Amino acid sequence: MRNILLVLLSAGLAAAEDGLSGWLRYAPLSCGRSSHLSLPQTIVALNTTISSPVYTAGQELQKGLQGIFAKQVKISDQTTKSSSVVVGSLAQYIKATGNSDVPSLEEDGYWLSVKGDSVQIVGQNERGALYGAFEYLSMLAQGNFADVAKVSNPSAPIRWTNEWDNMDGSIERGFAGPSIFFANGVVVDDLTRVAEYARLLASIGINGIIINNVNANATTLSTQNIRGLGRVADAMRPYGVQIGISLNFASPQSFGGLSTFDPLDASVIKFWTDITNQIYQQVPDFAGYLVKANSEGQPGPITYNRTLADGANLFAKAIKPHGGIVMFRAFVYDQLNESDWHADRADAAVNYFKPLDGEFDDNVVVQIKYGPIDFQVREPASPLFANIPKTNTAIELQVTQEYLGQQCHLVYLPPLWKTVLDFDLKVDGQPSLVRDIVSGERFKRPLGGYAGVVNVGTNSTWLGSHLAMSNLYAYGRLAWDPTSDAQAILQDWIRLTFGLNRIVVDTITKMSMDSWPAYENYSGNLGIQTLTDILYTHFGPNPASQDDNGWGQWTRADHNGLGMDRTVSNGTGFAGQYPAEVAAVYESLEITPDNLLLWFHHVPYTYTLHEGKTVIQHFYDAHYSGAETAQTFPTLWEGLKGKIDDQRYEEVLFRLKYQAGHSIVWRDAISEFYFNKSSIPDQANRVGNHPWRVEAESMQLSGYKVTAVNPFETASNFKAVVTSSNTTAGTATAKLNFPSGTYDLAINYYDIIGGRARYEVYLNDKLVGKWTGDNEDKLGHTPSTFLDGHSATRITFGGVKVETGDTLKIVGTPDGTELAPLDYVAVLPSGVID
Ligand code: GCV
Repeated sequence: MRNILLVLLSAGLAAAEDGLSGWLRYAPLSCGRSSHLSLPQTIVALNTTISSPVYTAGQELQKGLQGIFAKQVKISDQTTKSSSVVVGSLAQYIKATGNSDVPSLEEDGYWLSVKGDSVQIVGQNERGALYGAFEYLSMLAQGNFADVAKVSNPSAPIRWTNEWDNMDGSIERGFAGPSIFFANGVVVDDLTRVAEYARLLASIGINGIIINNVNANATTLSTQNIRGLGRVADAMRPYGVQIGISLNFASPQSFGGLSTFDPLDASVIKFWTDITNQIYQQVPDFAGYLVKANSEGQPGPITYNRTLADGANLFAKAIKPHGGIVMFRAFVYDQLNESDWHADRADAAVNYFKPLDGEFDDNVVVQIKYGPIDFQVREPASPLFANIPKTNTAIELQVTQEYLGQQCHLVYLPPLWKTVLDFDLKVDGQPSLVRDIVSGERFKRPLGGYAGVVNVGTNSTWLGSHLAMSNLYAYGRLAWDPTSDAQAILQDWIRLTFGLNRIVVDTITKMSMDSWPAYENYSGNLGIQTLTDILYTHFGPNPASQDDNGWGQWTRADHNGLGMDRTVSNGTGFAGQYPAEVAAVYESLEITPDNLLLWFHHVPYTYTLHEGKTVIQHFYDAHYSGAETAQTFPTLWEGLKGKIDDQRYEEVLFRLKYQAGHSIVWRDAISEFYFNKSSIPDQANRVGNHPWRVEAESMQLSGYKVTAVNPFETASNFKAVVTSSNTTAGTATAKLNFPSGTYDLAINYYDIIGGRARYEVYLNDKLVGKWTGDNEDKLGHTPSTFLDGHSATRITFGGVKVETGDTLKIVGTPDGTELAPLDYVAVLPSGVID
């Protein structure tokens, strides 16, 4: 942590917290010596207009000093000689103080000078002043009372979020309830949450937001909704967050009633010019448009044999007179057929965009997902960053954990993002870090930056999970300064969110830093991608879903081996899209790093990695190791009881226990799947060997029947049981033949959407525990209506005394279509994971 001058403790335990304030809690610090701290006596905010970020900064400073120190400080617009914090833009500061001795600043940057109780916060613009105020408050809230004199400038001008909110209020890949922006086709009346979101975003340096889904609905352009955009902009403007919208390319036809949406047609050009003018009447500081064209069924210019540049420039020309920009997504690809596996989806972006380099207007930015496919657990950097030096670019990161556990698994993402941001593409043999390309620095581009898909919802935690908010916080911090250390950012977030207790900080640091490696271990190794169900929920395991369909996320797994050969010499040629030095590494089986081996090469399961194991044994070991790490999370968290408020403690614990159970579902499914494919046994004899399990299908069943599960590998022993009717309870009974002792009873069952079945578990007719299959009300991940890897889940009852020969009985009462499904019971001695 940055220079902590005083040792502070969080003051007692806060009342229950619901997460709404995120990291901006301004929780009280208790400090024996705080009375000796010299804090400013006055806040001088150099703009009194309520919608101005400098006015907001004054309010925020007042709120922060009140919350952290219980100190009431008045706000003035007049400078004073006595102790004060002065906040304003450079122009306002010079006018008010006559002092022009401020270091030079870039757009949105700030200068923060703290000398005891004399504090100056000067922004290059008003937004920068607000950022400086948040930085000062972040220091205070973390107990950092050092004198500083520092200049901070953002790495790039574009630091936006994208929200995939639909006009009906649903959110594509959102896991935290409905939209804060829209309901029933229109902008909501109450924009309180929108303003609160803008506050969070401003505090991490985010300056723009696209508020509707890239799969855009043309009705966003109705007169009523354009007025609504005006209201949203008004709510966010005091925080310096400018709004923009996603466009549907076919709107001139589907919404405007024209016969065409050809980007070169005069009537289409007029349509977009008129719409743009209407928007700017309502939102004079409108940031710009985001366009997904000719991708996943969306219309685009190619429909009319026009180029993607023609499509982008259509909007660029309409918006240029107003100073807006167009973010044009590079996520353009076609449906393919695996019988011709050389036609590689990964090739698409470079194939489409490279020939157009230099043809995009200067207010167009091509927005590129970090990897060539789609937010997988590990991907190489998209080669497109290296291939369009005459075009502005931005990197698209995903805060919402679409493929990475949907906020039900803790996965701290910055270490993953950094594998791409810090990657050197060596364009023309020169250092070419992705972060320097998107900042505009490497190719001397005027525009560039960051787009983070966030998808907050109305849930008070914003993302559905308290711990997932570290990803949003870190996204903003990295967009501001991508050279920052992922762990240092995390620890700032922990102190701001949960307090300064050393054990709290160390525990959440450990869990978070272990989380992405663990998730990669149990969900997809060696660059094979996340082995989730890409045809359904994108949540639980289903490795077979990657192949034999048109989506091009192929693994080419068969009995002998797996992986996509993307070499030039023998494969799809994708490796050749990288600059020569990088291409040479990926082309070579010998020197491709293990963690991307299967991205670039097709190898037998028996191929030996640099680490010395075979591919198949690595798969087995990694899955067991990843799930083992996930088991440590609830235990680590339990060490925080009493050190944080009960509400967040319990809510997080629930999710971590869920993750621990679901990681075992992942582990077993992937291991069984590849064992089945390869027939190569696990050297450690774990796969398919579960000595502590009692399979539901081998219990004595009454009112229950055995059923198959699809995919097969998502049931232990490939079978489960469901009640025979949807009205009558069933029982599953078994004699336990384990040595007498104390065990954890872990019960694996399926929690589908469609009902809330009830369960009771007995030992010798004595109730051990009961539960309801209501995860759909609690977790927020995309639900499943089937018995599969998404619905498979576990509940554990700890410390149960079992005598050899005891009778275990589970009574399942169905509800709706949820037929109280059961997979198995694991009777686990202390320390055994199974
Ligand atoms: C908004 C993936 C996601 C889609 C998303 C798309 C995109 O395919 O699964 O939900 O659509 O990416 O980024 O456009």
